[in-house]
Amino acid sequence: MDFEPLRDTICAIATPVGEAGIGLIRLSGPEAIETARKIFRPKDRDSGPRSHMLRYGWIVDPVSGEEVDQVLTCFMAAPRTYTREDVVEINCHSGYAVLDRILGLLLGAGVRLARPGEFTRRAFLNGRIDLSQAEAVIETIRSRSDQGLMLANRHLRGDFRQLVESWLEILSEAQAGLEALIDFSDDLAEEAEQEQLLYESLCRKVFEEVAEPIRSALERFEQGRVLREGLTFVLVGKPNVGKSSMLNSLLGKDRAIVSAAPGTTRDVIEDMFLLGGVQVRLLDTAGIRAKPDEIESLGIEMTIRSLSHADAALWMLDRSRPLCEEDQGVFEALGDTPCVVVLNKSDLPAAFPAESLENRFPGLSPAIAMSVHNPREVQRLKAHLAETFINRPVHNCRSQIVPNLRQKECLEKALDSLLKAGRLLGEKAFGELISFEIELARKQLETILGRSHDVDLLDRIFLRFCVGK
Ligand SMILES: Nc1nc2c(ncn2[C@@H]2O[C@H](COP(=O)(O)OP(=O)(O)OP(=O)(O)O)[C@@H](O)[C@H]2O)c(=O)[nH]1
Ligand SMILES: [Mg+2]
Repeated sequence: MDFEPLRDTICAIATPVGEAGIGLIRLSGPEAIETARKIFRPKDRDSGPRSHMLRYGWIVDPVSGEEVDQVLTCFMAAPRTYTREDVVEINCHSGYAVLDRILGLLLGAGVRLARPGEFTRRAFLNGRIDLSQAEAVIETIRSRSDQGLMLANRHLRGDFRQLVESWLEILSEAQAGLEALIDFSDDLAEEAEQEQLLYESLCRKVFEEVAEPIRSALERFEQGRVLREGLTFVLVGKPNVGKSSMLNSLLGKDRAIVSAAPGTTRDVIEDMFLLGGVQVRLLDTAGIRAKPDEIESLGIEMTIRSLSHADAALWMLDRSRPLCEEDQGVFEALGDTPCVVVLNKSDLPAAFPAESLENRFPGLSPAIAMSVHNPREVQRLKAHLAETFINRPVHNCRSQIVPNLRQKECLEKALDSLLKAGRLLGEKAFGELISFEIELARKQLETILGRSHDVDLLDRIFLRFCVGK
């Protein structure tokens, strides 16, 4: 790949800057080892540096001779490195002054500060990883849940690359098969029969071995979003039903004010908790009531707005009080947001039978009767939420690759071209026409791996990285 200059040597602080036990400074490029040598004085000067071995010593200012920090350095010779270039890592103490000073010495010795993601960009440009793996690096860093990390790891290992490469190979074979078709003459009955068989086998290949697997990868995109980005649940209900109590119980801490006076919560309060390895954003809202005052009206507007971004609503009802107009108001506000119905305060005598809920609000899923004051019942609710919104829907993703948004867009275009190719095969169109569509699909698949020389695309991806990665 020759579309970006890789001749210079870059350096950056790879750990977060601040007071900590260890900070890491990283260099990569043809001058990395020579530059680091200028400022590193090993304790044991007799033995020369060995690749991939840590050496103990001092960073020394080459001009003043002053000892700056006690460090461990690791010289790593290309190509067995993250970037496939010569790499040096300096493990120093982490403090603003120390890191700044060492970085300053390196810049003074002629290397350049790395841009965000530039180390990974070099790993990609030097062919050590493909673009789907580079994207997995950033996903790994950003993962906030086990499940998101698991997805990223699968891509990082190169599973997606292998899959896309296998599709590309099948499509190349199909194109080679089409070349053979072009040589057939329609005049001979025997050849016409062979031609028919060839069309059929190509059609099967393109459909079953590429288009179908692409279609199922696309189906997993939405489910993968849950694992990567998590879920948003909104607590709704009329005033005083126990929404804030539920927020506190699910979070396991007192986050919102709970009081016996209706209309306690007026703003939207939010916090995060982990459910089945997935990050959940939980919003507590103002109770929806029939005749709200001005502040409450604003709160209710916010409730309705937050519902439009939610994956699900937890609709809370007070089992100890009769159903009323206000519950009807909440039901209407829910619109078509997926919803779990909770009949709270079941520790108190029930004021209405569970069936009257179904009669009054048809089409609801069965309500869960519980009390937020009972930890076992709160656990049971959590298990139900995990099963409904995580385990069941993302079941398919656990052992398979799941595209991200950019990859999804490429897969959609590839599928589109393959479906056109399939139709043309069915119509026994000219081989060249079919091959053209297959070529378009291949281009999209190659874009997933970053084989198209698109510098803008690379900028978009790598600028999301931090400096030093
Ligand atoms: N007995 C009983 N009381 C409960 C239960 N859940 C909540 N409460 C009480 O109900 C009252 C209202 O609880 P909150 O959590 O503030 O209700 P809310 O829905 O947030 O109310 P607003 O913010 O006013 O809309 C408080 O006194 C709670 O202690 C329950 O399961 N059983
Ligand atoms: Mg409240």
